[in-house]
Amino acid sequence: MATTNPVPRFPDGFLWGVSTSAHQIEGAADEREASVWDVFTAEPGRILDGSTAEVACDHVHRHTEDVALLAGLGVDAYRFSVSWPRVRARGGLDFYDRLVDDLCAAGVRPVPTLFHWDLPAGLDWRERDTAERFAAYVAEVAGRLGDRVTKWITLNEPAEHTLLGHALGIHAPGLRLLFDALPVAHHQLLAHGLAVRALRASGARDIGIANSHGPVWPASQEAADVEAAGFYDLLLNRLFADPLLLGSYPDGLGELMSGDVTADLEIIAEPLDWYGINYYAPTRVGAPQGTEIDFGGVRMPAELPFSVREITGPQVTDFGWPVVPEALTEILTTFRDRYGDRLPPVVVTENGCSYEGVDDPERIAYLDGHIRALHRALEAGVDVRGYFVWSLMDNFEWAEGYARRFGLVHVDFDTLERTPKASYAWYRELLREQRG
Ligand code: IFM
Repeated sequence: MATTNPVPRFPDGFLWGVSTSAHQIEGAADEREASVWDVFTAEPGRILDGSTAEVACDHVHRHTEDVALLAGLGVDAYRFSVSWPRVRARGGLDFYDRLVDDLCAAGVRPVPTLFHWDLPAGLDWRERDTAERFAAYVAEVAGRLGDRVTKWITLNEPAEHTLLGHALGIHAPGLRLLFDALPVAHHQLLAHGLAVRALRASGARDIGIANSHGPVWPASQEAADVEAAGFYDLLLNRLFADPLLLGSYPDGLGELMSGDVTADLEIIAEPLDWYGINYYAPTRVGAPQGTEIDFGGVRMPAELPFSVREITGPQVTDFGWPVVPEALTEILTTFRDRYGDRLPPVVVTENGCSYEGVDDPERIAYLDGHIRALHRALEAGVDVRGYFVWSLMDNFEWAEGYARRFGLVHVDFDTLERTPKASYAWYRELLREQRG
């Protein structure tokens, strides 16, 4: 439902934006190399609606229209991702060169993410070498765009890419390695650290990462549930944050890493200018139940030391994710308490929900609630500097294909026509009010 009570004022200079990613919107698949997602998508049964991202929103050919939508929305910044497979193709960086020019001309600050899951086909995060190749690619991108890009993101959600893509096999590359996926986490972290060094060497400043985090609530106060929730919290909230912010792996996971990672940890812990948090919903976790569970389409193997449980009570989105704005305040204050001075300023790099329809009061209520929750974190002393809605427009939602719609702009995937939703007008109005 549209809200009338004005959202409290955020500090001057607070960065308001929207996010997308290359594979989810770009299309123009024949103008780039293949990624692990193209290979995965071609395998029967992998994508809910059998679709592909070959055309997606056709953003590569329609970016002028999309930049106009961003300018019309009045955002300060646009978070998009650079496709490594496109950069490897001849002339691949030309597209991002034009996009960055158009954004700057429209007064929208470009904030590229350098890896958002579309690893070039043939590369593999189990190989350490992939981290070094990534740093070389990052140096190439920074060399070309660094004269106009003033804020960078290295990786998007390495936790999901590890867990869903390599441990559980429901995202590309479709591996079901369970805890043998830990080197995938380590090599992405190493890639991040090497990328930070490559960016700084090219003169770049204002570097962050976008990690997904959320509160993990035990299913009950029984010791077995509390212990299982604690372990899940390590995976979601500490496996990536501890090495980045403290320079060490958390007890309980560090021992599982093979070999001596001390020298790598020094690279991984390169100081960050800010820390990005993608937040959608909390997770309720209990002791293992001894059988494979289907959790919202995710097959959770019986041998995992935890089981994800349903959160009953709050409203859920079309994706079945519970709507719990106060959990955003909770995760932000938890991070501040856990990491203290080691936590740089925070930016919420993704937040949003999937609902059908161009008239989308549920999305307005979701965003309104979460932006107020963000303000409460600010009042509680968390140094939050920005907020990005996921997503500018409906797009290819990975294994769910086009069945989930996260956009402020509706996309008709037959005609590719864009139609701003009610939530687009609401966010535009919010930004106007915030600027007084
Ligand atoms: O669409 C994804 C995005 O690519 C990464 N974060 C979560 C979003 C919604 O599932």
